[in-house]
Amino acid sequence: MFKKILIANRGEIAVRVIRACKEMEIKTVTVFSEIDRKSLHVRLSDEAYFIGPPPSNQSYLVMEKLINVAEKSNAEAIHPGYGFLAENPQFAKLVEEKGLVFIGPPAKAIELLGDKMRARKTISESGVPIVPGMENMIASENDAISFAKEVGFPVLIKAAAGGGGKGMRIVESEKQMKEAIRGASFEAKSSFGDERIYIEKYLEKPRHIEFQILADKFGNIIHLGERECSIQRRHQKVIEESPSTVVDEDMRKRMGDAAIMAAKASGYVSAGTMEFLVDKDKNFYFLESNTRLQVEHPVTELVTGIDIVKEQLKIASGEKLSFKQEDVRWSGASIECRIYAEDPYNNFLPSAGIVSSYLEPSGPGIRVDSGLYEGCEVSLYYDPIISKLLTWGSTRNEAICRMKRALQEYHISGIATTIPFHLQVMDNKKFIKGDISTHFIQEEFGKKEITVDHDELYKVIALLCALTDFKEKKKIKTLKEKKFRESPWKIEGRRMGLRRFGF
Ligand code: MV4
Repeated sequence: MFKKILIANRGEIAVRVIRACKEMEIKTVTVFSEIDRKSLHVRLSDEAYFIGPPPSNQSYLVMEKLINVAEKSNAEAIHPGYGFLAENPQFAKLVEEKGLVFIGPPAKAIELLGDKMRARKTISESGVPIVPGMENMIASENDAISFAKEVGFPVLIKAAAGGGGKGMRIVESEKQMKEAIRGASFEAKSSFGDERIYIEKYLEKPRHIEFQILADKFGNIIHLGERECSIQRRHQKVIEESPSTVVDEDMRKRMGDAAIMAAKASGYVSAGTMEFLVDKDKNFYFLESNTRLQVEHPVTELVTGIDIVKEQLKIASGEKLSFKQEDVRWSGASIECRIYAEDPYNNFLPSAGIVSSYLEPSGPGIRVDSGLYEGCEVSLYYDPIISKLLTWGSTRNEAICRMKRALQEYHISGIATTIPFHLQVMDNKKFIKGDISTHFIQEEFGKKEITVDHDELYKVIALLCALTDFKEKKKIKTLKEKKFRESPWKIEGRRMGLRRFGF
């Protein structure tokens, strides 16, 4: 096993990897940009190295800087986390060329699965169902129209180098085709430097269900079950859960086998995810693969008890998987709410600032994977995900009830967060029934503002002011005696208590 690794990332995922390393007695090296100098991942790691100004392309994306830190610190391996260089085959190749271990899949698997058209061809040849689509890129408008007529409108134009919805265009009819091709090709070229686009049959209101894979260097591949990821906003997952309310034992077996087949066909190693679309008749189709540790991996950890990051470290160091498919046991239900520094009352605009007070929920069945602490700075330079709140329950309903409690307890002031949005989802009748699709947010929260019960709100504010004023007067009197300023959180904490009924 490694004695020391570099974690080439920041925020909650860097903290997550550090925690796995600490439990395996692996020393950790981290990197930080100027604005991250006081970040939690820097504080928790054994060594931390400054790598430049805040912009990612001058810090976390600069391969040479990361390699230099790894060599300078005598790290044996690099964990890329997610985002940044995690799915960059050139980085994986460079790490290996420098005699270091890339904690992830081989560069060629990243390259193959990162090209949606090559991935579809390879996966389809392995016998895994894919969405009906073109085998080659669009050569002309007529080419596209004849294919669309063959499979039937609506169709979806996608970018071969795409992902996360970039370069996608839904085409409902022949007359929309020309403009859609132009737009998709332009966006593909500008986003990925690769203008190749192709067409798939558009599945109406599918579910997005993904399977977690673990594959060692000896050809052993298992799956750890599914994650329901349909609740997305602008192709960004917002809430994930396991198990999915539509996957029964038989379907889990068939989809799990397909995920393993896809991993085998692509020469996959390490933790990875095979994404599927599931239509209203429960037919599933391979969509794309994520060749990295995913944001939502803790959902699977909670229902299986398996530490996926530790398994990645073991695989990367050359160990065989220590368990077989039949050893995997699932228990209960888990839900993850991604906490973004975004304002749900202002079209989810990013929010930045100092976290002036902070309290994490805890108690039975709660897990918080966060990079936050009181006084830390949240900036606009990086992805707005600041924390992940997860719950586990013996049933889905218990997991939902715990999530409501945890969201109510989760206190973050100084920045706007998506906590109020998640609270409304947890109360949503269709969500509670498990009746969701990739159109859930659009249908349930579309143009409607997130509702605020203003009467209730005014009552609480009035009472808070009255009581706070009274307490402050009393407090200042005692504080004067004590001659010290209590942390803003302690004062806020008492106010917090006032949010419960019956104060
Ligand atoms: C699709 C699809 C329906 N039919 N492909 C591709 C990128 C990924 N993030 C979402 N993708 C989809 N591909 C076919 N043939 C539906 C999705 C999809 C989606 C599409 C539009 C808006 C939101 C979506 C959320 C999840 C999945």
